[in-house]
Amino acid sequence: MDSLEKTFQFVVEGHWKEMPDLAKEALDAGNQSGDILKALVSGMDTVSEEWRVGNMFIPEVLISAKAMHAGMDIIRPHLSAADVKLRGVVVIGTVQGDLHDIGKSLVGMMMEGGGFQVYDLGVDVSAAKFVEAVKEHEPDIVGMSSLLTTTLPFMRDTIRSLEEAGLRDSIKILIGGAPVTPEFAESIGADGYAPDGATAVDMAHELVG
Ligand code: B1M
Repeated sequence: MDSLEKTFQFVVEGHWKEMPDLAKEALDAGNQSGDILKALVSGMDTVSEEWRVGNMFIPEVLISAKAMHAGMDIIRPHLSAADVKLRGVVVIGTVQGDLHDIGKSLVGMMMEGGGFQVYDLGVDVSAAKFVEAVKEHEPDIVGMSSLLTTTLPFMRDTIRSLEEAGLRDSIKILIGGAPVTPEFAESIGADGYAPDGATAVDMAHELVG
């Protein structure tokens, strides 16, 4: 098995501790950082699919995502615009008043695995912070997560603030989280809703065309 095949395998099997050395080995062997990224993404694609069909569970997906991240950390400095074409830029956060982190982080990591550059703003992110981050990072997609019915209205507030700041037309808005429904997404003027990380990645690809 060559180091690219091993990279794919290490993501699927979640060998996060061993991944930095393997990624360095893959670079030393003369592999392009873009090919290593493809192996990482492809591993995460497999994990997403296994999760979607019920063959993997959340803890395993998180460990795979951690392995993918460990590899990304090594190759990131080697990725240049000329080397790898990113699929887009995503700003993601859990909305104001909401401290639930796990689903949002998982979605963010899967987006990264799906080839997006992701700026994760963390939890309890106010509308003003989203606006600031959009100005700073000029993303293609803004992703919002909410796990509490009481924090759902902050998604609407954030969209309003983005409209007021004149930024709404330059971005697509994707939302998710346990209490979020497609009907709610439509009612607040979001561009998309995803029930899980794998669908969020697919949806993000559709949104950036
Ligand atoms: Co909280 N909590 N919690 N909690 N908590 C829920 C959400 C709750 C349903 C539990 C219950 O009562 N049955 C309930 C909400 C009820 C409601 O509003 N309808 C609840 C409550 C009430 C609370 C507190 C108010 C409890 C209290 O203090 N009295 C409090 C609120 C704190 C706050 O946020 N201000 C609270 C606190 C906590 C903990 C801190 C203890 C902990 C969070 C730890 C952390 O995140 N670091 C916690 C947890 C763990 C849960 C449950 C048990 C699990 C949530 C989770 O991580 N799921 C949850 C019950 C449940 O959901 N079964 C519960 C796993 C995660 C992978 O799934 O986040 O749904 P999820 O993400 C999914 C999808 O939703 C989707 O993809 C993800 C991957 O599949 N998705 C997106 C998510 N974001 C997306 C964004 C997208 C697209 C898809 O696009 C951008």
